[in-house]
Amino acid sequence: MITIKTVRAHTNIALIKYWGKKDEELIIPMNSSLSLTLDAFYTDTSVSFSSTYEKDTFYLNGIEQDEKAFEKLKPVIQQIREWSNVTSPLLIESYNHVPTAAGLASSASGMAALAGAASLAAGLTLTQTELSRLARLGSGSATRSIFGGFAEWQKGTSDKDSYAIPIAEADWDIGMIFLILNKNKKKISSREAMQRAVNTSPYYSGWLESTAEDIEEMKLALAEKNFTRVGELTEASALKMHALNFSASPPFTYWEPETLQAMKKVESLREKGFSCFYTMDAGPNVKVLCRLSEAEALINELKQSFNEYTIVLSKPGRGIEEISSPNKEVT
Ligand code: 2P0
Repeated sequence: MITIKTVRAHTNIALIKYWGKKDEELIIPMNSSLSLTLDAFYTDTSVSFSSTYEKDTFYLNGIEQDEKAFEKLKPVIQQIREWSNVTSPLLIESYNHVPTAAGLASSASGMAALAGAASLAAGLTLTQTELSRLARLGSGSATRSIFGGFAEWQKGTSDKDSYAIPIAEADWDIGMIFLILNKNKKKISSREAMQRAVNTSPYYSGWLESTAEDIEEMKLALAEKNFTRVGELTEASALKMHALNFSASPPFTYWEPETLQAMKKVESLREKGFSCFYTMDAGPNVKVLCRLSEAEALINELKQSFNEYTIVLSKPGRGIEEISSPNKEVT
């Protein structure tokens, strides 16, 4: 009998961005970051271990993945094998629930779901802190997807103290609209890009100093549920992160002309009285922090300018959770 464990993890978007590693192998960041977990996009991952399997196998959306794709998961799997002493081969089946051609990174929800499902399948009962550390070995942003609402990845100094903690529930009038451009695969991975910024941007020390302050201010704004302040800090952090890329050597940007158009549109809607602020990650898509109560009217306004975009509204999401496996047990 083979036991299958299935875990769902939602994606998160950083309001205060993570951009740069101090330790590239253990994924210890240069700065702390703070995010909102979202319910619209998630990964369901099922894991089982069995001596009857010939080798470790990884399916993504029903398609068997090659060795290169498995490589990124290995640090998480190795840590689980070390902690559990389970040595038999494993089967990973992951499904990403994101709109077709969304161009959204799925490593945050993917690695968080893997950490949850594989540890359960290996018989481990980990704390949320341990799960966050484990997910970090696969991808930095995954530390934060262990938790629902607002979470802070505290940078720490080593493997043991670099993990996310829950900061606040997002049970108020706040959400995010995704403006998705159907563009080609990004030219430069975030992994490579952030290290180029660390190594070459003359503004990097300023980034570290100001981000430490932004994190503290953001926590105050969240405690007060001060939407405008949360939005201002969110926009500022995104602009500072992208300024690192503009100022790196060689310089680069993830923005496309439409990215800037969307940013300007959000600014003009704000002048019209909407509560809305933008943020961008390692790609051209624009995400708009908004009031859920205004979302419908805001989407109508955005559609007038961006008919060619896929527009998706997301409410805040929950932390990782075990769900029933498609086939609970196989013989
Ligand atoms: C973030 N991003 O805080 C930042 C802002 C994108 C822009 O974390 O190298 O997939 O696996 O730790 O987490 C995307 O990078 O990078 C990211 P690794 P990850 O969300």
